[in-house]
Amino acid sequence: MSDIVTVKAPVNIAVIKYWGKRDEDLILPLNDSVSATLDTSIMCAKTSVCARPEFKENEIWLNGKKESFHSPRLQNCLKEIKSRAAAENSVNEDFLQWKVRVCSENNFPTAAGLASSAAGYACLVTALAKLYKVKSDVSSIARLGSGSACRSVYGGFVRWHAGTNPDGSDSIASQIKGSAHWPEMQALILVVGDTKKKTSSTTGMRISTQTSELLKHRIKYCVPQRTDEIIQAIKEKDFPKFAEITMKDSNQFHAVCLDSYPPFVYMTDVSHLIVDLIHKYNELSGSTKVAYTFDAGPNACLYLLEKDVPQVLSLIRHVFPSSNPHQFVTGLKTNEVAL
Ligand code: 2P0
Repeated sequence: MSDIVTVKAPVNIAVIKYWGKRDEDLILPLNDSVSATLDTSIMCAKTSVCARPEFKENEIWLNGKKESFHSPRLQNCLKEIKSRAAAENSVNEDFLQWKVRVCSENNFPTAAGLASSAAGYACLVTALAKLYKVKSDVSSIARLGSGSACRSVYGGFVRWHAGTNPDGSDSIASQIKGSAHWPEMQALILVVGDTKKKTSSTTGMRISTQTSELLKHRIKYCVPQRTDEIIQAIKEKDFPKFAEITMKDSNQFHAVCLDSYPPFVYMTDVSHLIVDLIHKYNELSGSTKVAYTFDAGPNACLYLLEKDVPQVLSLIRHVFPSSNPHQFVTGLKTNEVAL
């Protein structure tokens, strides 16, 4: 019988967006991406796993509801962890044959649709790695669950290298700088809407890859330079540069969605109001103090420095009186909790 292993994993919010795959089965991206990992005080996934000889089937519960274990992504993650364990000789043969039970939950309303698959798969794979005593980097296995999940395996500022190998062996995440490097950096999440998105990320990426000319231009001419520049801005703690690239990349990603055929939109009128508000605030401040970024949904993530949080929070509460922004510190990797 195995112990029950429980871990938490954080959400990450990209500043250089991942959009488009070169291999849908292996979840290999068309471009490098960069993100910050948020702390787990408000938003994280928590997963418990155990393996026992008496279990007849692999089983999984998500947010209290039993789900099918037959998803190819789930199966791939378990298969890869086991083959890594076999290669590392970390557990005995019998243990590898036992079936597993997985219980996973998010501590954030899933309806808000914020990067729950990234935290969820990072958590699952980290828990399984601990169960099977796998010591090597597991970001490429988390990637098999959901592309962006590979970035949640590390704290701080993280780069997912697109890689060039057809088998995906070099499509892994690495840490640019750890959580202690830029402790003043904060994130505010503004939940704009909780309706389920009409176009899933997977479907949207497929349509964009097949039809968007702008996506081709972005991958060839914009992302490589932006990636280098934002990494330098992170290393030098150059907030205005970091913010400008973050906002431009978010805008370009949403422009790619509109350039796709048929087009799809994730941002709403309220999202665009937030964009206008941040640009006006930065202009009146005389320097770029806040960056916005939007993922495949209407909710905003604002990056800003700690000293500017009170003023920005009061501005948001003034413009959106009923709002209750969620505040995070960036860059903390959750410690694994073994029960
Ligand atoms: C990102 N997004 O870099 C980008 C920005 C959404 C917009 O990664 O198909 O859920 O599971 O690999 O990881 C969302 O895509 O998609 C995403 P799959 P995933 O964070």
